[in-house]
Amino acid sequence: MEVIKSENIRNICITGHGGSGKTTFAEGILFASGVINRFGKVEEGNTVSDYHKDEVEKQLSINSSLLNTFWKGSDGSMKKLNIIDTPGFMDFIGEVKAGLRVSDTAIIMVDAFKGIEVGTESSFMMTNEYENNVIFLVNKLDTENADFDHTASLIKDSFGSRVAVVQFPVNQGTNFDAVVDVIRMKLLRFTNDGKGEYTEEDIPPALMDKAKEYHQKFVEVVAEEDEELLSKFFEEGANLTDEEIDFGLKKGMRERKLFPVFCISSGKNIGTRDVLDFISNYTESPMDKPAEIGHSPNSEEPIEIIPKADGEPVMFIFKTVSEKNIGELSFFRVYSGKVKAGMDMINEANGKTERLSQMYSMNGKERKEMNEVVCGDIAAVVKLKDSHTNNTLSSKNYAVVLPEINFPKPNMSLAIHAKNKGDDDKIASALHSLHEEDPTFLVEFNPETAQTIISGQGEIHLNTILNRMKSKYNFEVNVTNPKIPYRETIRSKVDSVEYKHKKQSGGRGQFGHVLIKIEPVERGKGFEFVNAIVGGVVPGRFIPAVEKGLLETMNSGVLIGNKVIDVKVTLFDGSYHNVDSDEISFKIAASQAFKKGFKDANPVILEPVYNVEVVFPEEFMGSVSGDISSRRGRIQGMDVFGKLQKITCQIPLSEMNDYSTKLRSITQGRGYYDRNFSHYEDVPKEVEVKIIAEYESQKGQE
Ligand SMILES: Nc1nc2c(ncn2[C@@H]2O[C@H](COP(=O)(O)OP(=O)(O)OP(=O)(O)O)[C@@H](O)[C@H]2O)c(=O)[nH]1
Ligand SMILES: [Mg+2]
Repeated sequence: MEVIKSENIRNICITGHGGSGKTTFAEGILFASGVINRFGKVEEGNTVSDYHKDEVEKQLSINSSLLNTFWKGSDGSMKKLNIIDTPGFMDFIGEVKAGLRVSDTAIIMVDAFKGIEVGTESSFMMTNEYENNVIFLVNKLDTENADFDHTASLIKDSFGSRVAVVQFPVNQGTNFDAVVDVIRMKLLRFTNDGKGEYTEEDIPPALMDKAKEYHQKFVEVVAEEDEELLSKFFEEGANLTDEEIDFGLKKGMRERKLFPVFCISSGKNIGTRDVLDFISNYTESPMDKPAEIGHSPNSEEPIEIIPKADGEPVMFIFKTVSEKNIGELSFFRVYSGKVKAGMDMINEANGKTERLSQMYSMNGKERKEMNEVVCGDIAAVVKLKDSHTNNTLSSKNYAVVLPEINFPKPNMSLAIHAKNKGDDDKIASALHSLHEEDPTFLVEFNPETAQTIISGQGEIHLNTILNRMKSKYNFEVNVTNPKIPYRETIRSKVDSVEYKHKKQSGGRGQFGHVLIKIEPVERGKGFEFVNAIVGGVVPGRFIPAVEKGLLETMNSGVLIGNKVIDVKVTLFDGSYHNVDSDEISFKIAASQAFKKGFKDANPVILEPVYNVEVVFPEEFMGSVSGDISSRRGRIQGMDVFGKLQKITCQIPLSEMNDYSTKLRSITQGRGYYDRNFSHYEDVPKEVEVKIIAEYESQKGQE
């Protein structure tokens, strides 16, 4: 097998709004380059990329897939293209981040009719984070309402003046079959058989003016990349040579200043080959990239990890999948040196040694064994024991940690219960595997509410995970909204409350008698106990039992079964019986006295309140702020960032269950939010009545 050279690798991540045609484009690439001989369709569930059961059923991408193929560059060398096809739906944004993290170039797919959508904006924003080169593809130019000029101008409006149109369509709409390449000034005519082959023709006179205009604009943008080119072009009025254009174009892309725009129909595979030519000739190889800035496992001191083909081996795991017949597959990119089957690597996150067994190049679910993976290449390895997404594995001579993928925080949670009680443990282990596969899916046990809480990016994300749980592990579960960790406290004091616990039933009886004072203390003080007994009216040996009785009652709550906080109890009087008194009797007496006193001390329910920041396009101001008010939210501030509005507010946790879904629906998917716990606060009386009634009715049912 021919050894791949690092400089001939191109790592491409396809991103963009849901349904813009990414998977179809990826399929077209494989078809055009001869990897497959049938052009699969998303609707027919037979594409290489969308091979998971849930993807076939829903006809959209849920997971990112790794594909690879070869394409000849104009210098005659074969380039290996690693292509990561990502899902466009916002709930699966973690997959996109992981894909961009290990790719050098991002393709952002734009629908020629729908224009800039939320997924277009978020894709571009993420490429900022991972410093990818960016290419825009205006897709679906074969559809009736396609409008290239308008779409290109929207791309410019949104992403800056250095957006450079390098092609425009001929016959856009249902007869779309050709584009004018304004770099080379040629017309490319494509075959209509799905293979996407093209022939070059001269630009017809009718299109010449438009071609010249676009060419001129393109050269202007390129010239701006370099002082020398700029003065040659603008001051001397001279045209740029092909070499100068190549130079400016590559420099602009590398520095993320110039973003070329292409015309395609991925459905008809028109334009695909031309884009592949461009990728092979103009985009960066892993060897052209600047060093990654990592650090050593024990310090934050930055270390430059330079892409060197003969360097010490370093690899980074960006994705983990568990497949039925082979177990865990870890997807990785090599950032230095090369890795070989049988090699020992150290996982710098836990210091453990991992032996690399079989490694594969991937095309969806198809695997082809590889003996070595060179610097810059992307592949998968099976059966790592203790390594997960975001781990760096490096040779023992070179302990480094690469920067992690910054996965988004969850914004929706559910409580999950096994339908069959005996399944609890197995479910916990299944949930753990699901988290390994998808780091944006989190699981934790809340000891206070005794619930297992799953969290993710939204309703669709959590539903997808639950379906996977059922199909893969065959577990039936119920989900509910998570319990709110309310608190109970008092607002006034009760100077004296008495309880006498006395039981006479043949033999030895029970006797405990206490008088206590209950008063509120400052928020955060918790529980304070004062023993003010004089003269041994309650003997010293029973005092710990009194305190224990109080504590247990505080923990299990008085009004609605939630923790009582910030109360001081003084035990000041009582009595005992020589024979019948014991610890349990005093515990009961203390507990009952507390319950009685608590109810008389103006008790209140406290609820957790969160600081929330909501960011959304300004046109949705009315509905977003109205919705916040309807959730008992208090707006505290508003800021403007360009066309975006930010509201800072406080909202009680109990009002936020469906917030992520609602915010998306009222902002057409373009709003997002972040929240952090702020403080506990009194629940308004009318809400308190409801909470108590709900608690009582549940208790009645149990
Ligand atoms: N007419 C036409 N339809 C297209 C084209 N490209 C994709 N489609 C259709 O658009 C729909 C979505 O295509 P996909 O390839 O699944 O889009 P995607 O971007 O991968 O979607 P997600 O993975 O859900 O984000 C499918 O029905 C495709 O057949 C195109 O160029 N022309
Ligand atoms: Mg897709």
